[in-house]
Amino acid sequence: MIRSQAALKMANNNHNYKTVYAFAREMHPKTEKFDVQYGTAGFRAKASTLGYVMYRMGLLAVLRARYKKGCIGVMITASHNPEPDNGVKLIDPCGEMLEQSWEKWATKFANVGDDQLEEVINEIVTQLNIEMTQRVEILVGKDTRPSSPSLAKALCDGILALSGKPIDYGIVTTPQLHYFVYCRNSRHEYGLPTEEGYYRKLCNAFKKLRGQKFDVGNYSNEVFYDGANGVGAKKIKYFQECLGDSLKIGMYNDELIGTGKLNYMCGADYVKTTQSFPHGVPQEINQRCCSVDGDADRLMYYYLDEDKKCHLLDGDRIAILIAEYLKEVVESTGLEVDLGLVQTAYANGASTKYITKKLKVPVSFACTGVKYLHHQALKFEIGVYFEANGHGTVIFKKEFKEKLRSALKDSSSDEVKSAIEKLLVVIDLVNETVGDAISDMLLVETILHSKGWSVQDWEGAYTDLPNRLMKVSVKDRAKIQTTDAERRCVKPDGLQDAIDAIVDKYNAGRSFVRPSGTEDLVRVYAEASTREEADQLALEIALKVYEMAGGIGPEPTL
Ligand code: G16
Repeated sequence: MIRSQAALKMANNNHNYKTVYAFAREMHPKTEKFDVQYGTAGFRAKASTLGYVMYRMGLLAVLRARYKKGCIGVMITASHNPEPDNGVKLIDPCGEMLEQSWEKWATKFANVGDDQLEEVINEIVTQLNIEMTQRVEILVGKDTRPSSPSLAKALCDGILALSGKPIDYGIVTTPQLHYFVYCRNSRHEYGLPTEEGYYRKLCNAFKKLRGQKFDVGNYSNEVFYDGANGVGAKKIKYFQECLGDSLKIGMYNDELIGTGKLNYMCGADYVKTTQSFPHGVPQEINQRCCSVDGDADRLMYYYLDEDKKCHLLDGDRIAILIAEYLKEVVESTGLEVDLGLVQTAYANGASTKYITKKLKVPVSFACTGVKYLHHQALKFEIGVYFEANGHGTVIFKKEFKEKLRSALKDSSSDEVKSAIEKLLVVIDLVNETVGDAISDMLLVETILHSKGWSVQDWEGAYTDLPNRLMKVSVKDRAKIQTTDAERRCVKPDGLQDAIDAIVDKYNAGRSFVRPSGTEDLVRVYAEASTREEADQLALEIALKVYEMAGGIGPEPTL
């Protein structure tokens, strides 16, 4: 018969992890032969294969919390992936993604046999000198996938097995859970670690910045919102209640859990990758619309013109809008600030040119994955980071916030004081822990409102180079290796030379390939001076990858 929780507790107190692996073998045995890897955003796979991985992440979460001497979070989600997939990622004490040096432990925990679990636990405890008597809290959240509750049970079994205390937040967006973790560890300095506290903080800041005049210049006070039939569709309703008339949100794509419609032909990833209008949102000409993804950490804006052409305003545009606005607000405070922007190889060439040449804001490049961008953005006093897919946020250094507060006390100018006060409210509107689609949406709406801009005014700043994303299935995507923030491919031999030769034939051509960290495939990005050229370039590169990197299934087509 399986071990009871009481037996586990006693075993733990005696540092006897045999019971833990026996429990694992009986309740959550390792069912898969293949190895999994902690990738761009944790583990992602078919939900039916993830039970034992969850149990083991529960164990690891307790170890991590004891090591960091604080509470940590575990989110069950596969974000933009289709509904049969699920996944898990760990959240560190300041609400950031799991520190990279621990990813190898996560991978090891997930892949060892049941009978080696005890050994691995002993190894990490000894190597990192982890004090095992602390009672630690692990905050658990999940998205709306039907597989999430049973996976959460496996996760909590793992937490309890090492005598941790799971605190179940139920269905929440990924950025909400990041926020709760940081609130708890900052002893509520960052906010209250409750849903109510989160809505209040963001909505109060939004309403303060908006004032009493809702329609200004070309800005109209209504946005259409596509919830991707996921958790973002549920949570936006609380926002709408809290925001009242200050922002009218037309809410779409809110299908019930288990209808299989999560991210299906809607949501931020669909809009970005297909560059088309999502299903389920009314096709009103020139109406400002936005989509979030399955766990509401990505945001994409768009509208349909008179010819029903879909115009995208993606993460690059959002980043630029925010950076330009922050630059102006900071200038009005009279303070010097080190403001920088972080992008990935997916950033449109035209956006990078605009930021560096026109805005004169420094740009640095990071590998795909917000964890990498976040890390680089920490170098600036104000670090804006966004992936083109709409995942990103702004981080304000602690010292910068202190500088603002002391300038507020010391300044004798009312103008400066009110500029600083405004900036402090803007900071409250941002979820600094991680990309948060809803907080980002409220910030975009605030900026457009303050400028009196329509979505077309926003788009007018520069013209994107036409671009195309493609996916190629290969036998083993690990055979593709990259360097230089994923802009060059080093393996397989000869592939980069072949890419260079193809790119050379196109005007303003640029292309790169990289293995996805969340799906079992290789991604291809291409841009060129015309739509036809961008499409053709992407196709040529995709076919080359298929040929040289072990393509499987049908050949890529447009
Ligand atoms: C995750 C990461 C993002 C990344 C995306 C795609 O997003 O958090 O930073 O851009 O995966 O990654 P890849 O191209 O490696 O599959 P999400 O929204 O799915 O959590």
